[in-house]
Amino acid sequence: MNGPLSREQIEKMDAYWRAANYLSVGQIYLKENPLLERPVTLDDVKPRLLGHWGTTSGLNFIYTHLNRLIAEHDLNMIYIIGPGHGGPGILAHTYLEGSYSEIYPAIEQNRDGMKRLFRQFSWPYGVPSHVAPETPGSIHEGGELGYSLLHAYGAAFDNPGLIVACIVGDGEAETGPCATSWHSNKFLNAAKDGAVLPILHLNGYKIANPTVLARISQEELESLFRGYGYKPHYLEGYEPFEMHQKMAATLDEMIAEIHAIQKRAREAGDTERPRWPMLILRTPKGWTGPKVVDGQPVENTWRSHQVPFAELREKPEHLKILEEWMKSYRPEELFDVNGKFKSELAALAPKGQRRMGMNAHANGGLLLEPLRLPAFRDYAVDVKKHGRPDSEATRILGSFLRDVMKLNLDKQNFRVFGPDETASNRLEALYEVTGKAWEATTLPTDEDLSVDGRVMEVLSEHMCEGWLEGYLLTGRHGWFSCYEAFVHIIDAMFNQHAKWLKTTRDIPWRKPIASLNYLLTSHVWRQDHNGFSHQDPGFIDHIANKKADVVRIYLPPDTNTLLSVADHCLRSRQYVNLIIAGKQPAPNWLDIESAVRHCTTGLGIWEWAGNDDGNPDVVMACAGDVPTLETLAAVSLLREQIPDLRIRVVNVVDLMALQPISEHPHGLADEDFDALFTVDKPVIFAFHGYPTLIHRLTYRRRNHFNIHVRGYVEEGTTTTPFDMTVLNRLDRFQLALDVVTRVPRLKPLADRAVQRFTEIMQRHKLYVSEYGEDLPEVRNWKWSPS
Ligand SMILES: Cc1ncc(C[n+]2csc(CCOP(=O)(O)OP(=O)(O)O)c2C)c(N)n1
Ligand SMILES: [Mg+2]
Repeated sequence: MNGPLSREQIEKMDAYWRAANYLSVGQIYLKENPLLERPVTLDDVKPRLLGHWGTTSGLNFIYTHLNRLIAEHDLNMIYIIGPGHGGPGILAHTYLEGSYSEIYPAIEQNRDGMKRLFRQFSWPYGVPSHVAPETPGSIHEGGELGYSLLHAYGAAFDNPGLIVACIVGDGEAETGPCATSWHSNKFLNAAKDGAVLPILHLNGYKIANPTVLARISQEELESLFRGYGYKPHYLEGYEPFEMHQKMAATLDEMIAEIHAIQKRAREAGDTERPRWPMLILRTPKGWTGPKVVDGQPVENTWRSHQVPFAELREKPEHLKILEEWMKSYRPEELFDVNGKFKSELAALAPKGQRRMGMNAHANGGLLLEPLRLPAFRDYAVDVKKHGRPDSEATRILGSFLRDVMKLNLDKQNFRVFGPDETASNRLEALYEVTGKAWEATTLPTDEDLSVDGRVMEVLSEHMCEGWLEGYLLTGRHGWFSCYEAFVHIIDAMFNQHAKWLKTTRDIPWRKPIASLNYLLTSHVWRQDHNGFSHQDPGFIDHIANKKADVVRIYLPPDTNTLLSVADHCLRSRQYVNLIIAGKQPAPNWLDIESAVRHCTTGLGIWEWAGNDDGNPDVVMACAGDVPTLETLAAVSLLREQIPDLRIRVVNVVDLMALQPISEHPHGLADEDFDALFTVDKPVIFAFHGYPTLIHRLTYRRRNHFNIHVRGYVEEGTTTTPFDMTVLNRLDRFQLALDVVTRVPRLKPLADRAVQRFTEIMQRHKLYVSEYGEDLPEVRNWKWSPS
C-alpha cells in the first residue's frame, strides 16, 4: 500500500507500538518475570489486577504516530489524553522515549527497571492507574471524563508554536462539557494561538455499553463535526500494517492543513474562521488483545474496557492466555537480553524536549513568568470617614484588572474568563484595552468583540473553567468571574483541579503554577432582579472541603480590601483562591493602608466600630460585604439604644483564619482566637454563606459554644436587598435582638426588644410590599461615629 511510510518504517513503527502494548499489559498483570524469560506463573501475577486495557492499545497506536509526526515535521507538541484511564499506555510510551527514566531514575532501561515499572503500576504507594500528575508530559488526569478538549484549547491559547494533540474518548464525547467544548474553535486565533488536533477515539464502547457516536451513521457523524465547524478526517481499520500507512498519511495531511491555516492567518492576514482538521479514528476497543475469553468475545467489545480477564488463580487457562497475549507482541524483537529497548526502535522517538514526556509546556511552572502588576493602592477609594463614600467594588477592581491586562499585553500571558458576565460583573473596564475573543461572525451592533480579544466569554462555566485550567497548567495567569449561584456548575472540575494542585505539590519536578482565581460577584445577597434561582452561597462550603494547602477563601468587606486581596491572589501560586465580593454600590469601611493591614492579618477587631475597651459584653463578628453592613448597622442601633453596652466588632476577610493553625496555615493560634473572640462572651456572627460552615471552622475553639451564626438559610425570592437579609434573619434588627437576648445583663430588656423588633418587621413588610423598596431609614442608613 502506498503512502508516506516505507515497508521498513512500518515494521519499525509497528514494533514500537507492540513494545508499548507489551509494557501496558505487563503493568496491568505482572510483578515479576517482565521479559517472560520463563513461563508465567501465578507468583508473577499481581494479586489485584487494576487497570484499563480497552482504550490503551488505541492510545499507544496514536502516540506512536504522533512521535513520527513530531520527528518528521519538528513539531512542538503536547498530548492530552481524554480517556486518562489509559495510563499504562502513556507510562509505557514515556518509558520507551526515555523521559520516564530521566525523571524517575529508578525505573531504568533494563530488566530491573522494567520490573519496577510493572510492579509500581496501580500498586499501593506506587503510581496511579491514570495519566496522573506523576506522568511526564501530562496536564490532564482524565479520571473524570469530559474536559480534555477544554484543557487542550486552554493550552493552545497564546502558544502560537504549539500543537496540542487531544484524544477524546467516544464515551467522553457524550458528556456535557465535552459536547460544548468542540465550540472552542470559535475562540481560537490562528495567528496568535497554537493549534489543537482533536482525535476522536471511536473505539465503539464505554464501560458497559456502546457509545452513541459509534452507532450513528457515517453521515450523521460527519455532519455533527462539520456542524461544529471542523473538517473531519476519517480513518477506520484493524490490520496494523494498513492502519500504520493510513494513519501516517492522514496525520501528514492534517498537519499540512494546520500549517496552511496558520500561514494564511499569519502571513496573509486572513481572519476568516478556518475549518480546523480533526480525526475520527475508528478502531476496535481492546485492539490486539485477547479475542475470546471463556467463550465470550472480548476484543472489539465493552468487555475489554478494564482487565479483559481475571481469575488467574481459579482458571489456569487464563495464565496461558496472558502469556500468549504478551508473547504475541514478540518481546524478544523489542528488548535486548538485558531488557533495554532496542536502539533502532528507540531512535524513532523525538529527541530531547521534543519528546512529549519532556515538553516544558506540560510542566507550566517551568515557563511561568510573574505578572507585571500595577500598584493596587493607586485604585484605592479615598476613605476619610468610615462608611463613606459608596462604591461598586468590582467596578474598581475592573480598572485594576484592565491595567494588569495592559501591562502584560506584550507577554500575552493573562486572560480573563467569564460566562457572559464580565460586564454584568462590572469588570468592563477591561474592554478599554482588549476585546472579547470571537472568531465567529460579527455584526455592526456587536461591541468589543475581536479576533484577538483576551476576555473569554462563552455561556458555559465548563468552558471557562476548562480553558482557564489548561491556560494555567501551561504556565500562564488568569481570572474567572462568575455568578455565585452558578459556579456550582463546575464544582466537579474545581475538585479535579484542586486534586491536581495537591498532588503536584509533592512532585519535585513539577514547578508551581499560578493560582486559579475565582471572583464570585452577583452574589446571594444582591440578586434583587433575579430571585431565588440565583441565590446560593454553597460554593464556599464546597471549596472549604479541600485541603488547607490548596484553598483560600476571601470575603473582602469593601473595595479597598478587595483590591488588596486581588493583588495578593494574582501573585500567589498553586492555590485555588475564592473571592466573594459585591458589585452594587456599597459603603467603604477602610482606607487603603488599613485595608492592607486587615487583609494581611486576615481578620481583626475594628476598634473604630466598637467600644469594648478590651472587655466586651458581646462580640459582633462578620464576614462578607452585606453581613458587614448589617452588623455595623446593628452596632449603631445598639450603641444608640444601650450606650453602656460594650461591643467588639471583628471582621473576617480570610475565612481560613478561623480554623485552628493545625488545620490551616492561615489559621489563628488558639490564644489569638481567644483574644479576639473571648472565651466566654456571646459572639453574634453574621456570615455571607450557610451558617454551618462557621461552626465547622470554629468547633474546636474554646468559645464555640457561645458562637451564634446568622447566614443564608435558603430563603429567597425576587425582593429588596434588605428584605433578603430579613428573610434569612441576618438583618440588623435581628442581629441587634440576638445581642439583647444573649448578653445576660440585658435580660430585663429582652421582652421590650422583642416587641420593638416585631413592630419594625411589620413596618418593613408593609413598606416593601407597598412601595417596592426598603424603608428610608434602612436605605439611607450611614455609619456615623458616636
Ligand atoms: C464524568 C465521568 N463519569 C463516569 C466515569 C466512569 N468511567 C470511566 S471510563 C468510562 C467509559 C469511558 O469510555 P470512553 O470515553 O469511550 O473511553 P474508552 O472507550 O477509550 O475507554 C466511564 C463511564 C468517569 N470516569 N467520568
Ligand atoms: Mg470508547
